[in-house]
Amino acid sequence: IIRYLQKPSQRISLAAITEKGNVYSLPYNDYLELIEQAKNKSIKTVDLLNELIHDSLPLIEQLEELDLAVPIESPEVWAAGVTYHKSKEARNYETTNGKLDDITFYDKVYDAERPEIFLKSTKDRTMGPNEELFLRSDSNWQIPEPELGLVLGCDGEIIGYTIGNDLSCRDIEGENPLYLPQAKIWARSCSIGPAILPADMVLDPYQFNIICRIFRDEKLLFEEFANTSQLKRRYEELVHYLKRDNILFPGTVLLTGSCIVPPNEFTLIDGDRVEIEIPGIGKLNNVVKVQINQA
Ligand code: DO4
Ligand code: MG
Repeated sequence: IIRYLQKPSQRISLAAITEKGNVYSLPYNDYLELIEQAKNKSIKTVDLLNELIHDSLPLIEQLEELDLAVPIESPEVWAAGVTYHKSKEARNYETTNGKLDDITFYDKVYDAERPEIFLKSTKDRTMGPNEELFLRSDSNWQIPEPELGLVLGCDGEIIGYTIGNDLSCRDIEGENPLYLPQAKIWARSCSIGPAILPADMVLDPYQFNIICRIFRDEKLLFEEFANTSQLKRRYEELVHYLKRDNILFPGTVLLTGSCIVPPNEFTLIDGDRVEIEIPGIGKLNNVVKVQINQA
């Protein structure tokens, strides 16, 4: 399910993409309305979608020709951290400058019952597919964090899956873990999309492949693969801690942690293009820019 800008009306419209790549406009304002409708009719999302597109014609445009918007205007994006062994190793490296002899907070949280969960972004800081992300001016070590995103209903039920980029500053977090909010949250430091895959269409959410590619001057500079089977925790466990004593706004996205880390000597620079692919959900594409008008 995507959102795109209709022309010439300039209205944002919800649409379904079929496996054949056809795009069908949907009569709902947003993803939450679609899920609500399926729930009211006590049918699966896929059956509602089949009903809706049965007698209608697809758009003439292909997906690539559409001007995509963020697939859901998520009021808050939260993120879990150190949920993959790869992430634990990377955090240990940045906090100890490679001297990996002591037990760190990251080792402890990887094994603890309580996971690391932090507020990553809010609606106005969260970008959609093909929108620019911003690099921080006071960091020299920035990387994309390709993550599976859980789209949640207000009771914490998983209603869909999307892709997220938890753009991060390794030097700021490595200097002191108390700097985490600054290493994680600034204008345009998060993107989600391009689509949401309805939860009831997914057989096994621990079998998503995640691929991250970074292009510089349109040349492939980095490519790595991972799979959500490598996740240390269960999604329900992460949602349980996010929900505890908290308010959950419908459409909250919870990023489930990064399993791909570029080499330690790598940092993003102005103009790099990050592509995160999860087959079945799509490719989230964003160019990173150094902000003009920095204070
Ligand atoms: O404490 C660090 C955050 C880790 C993180 O964002 C991740 O593992 O994805
Ligand atoms: Mg992360």
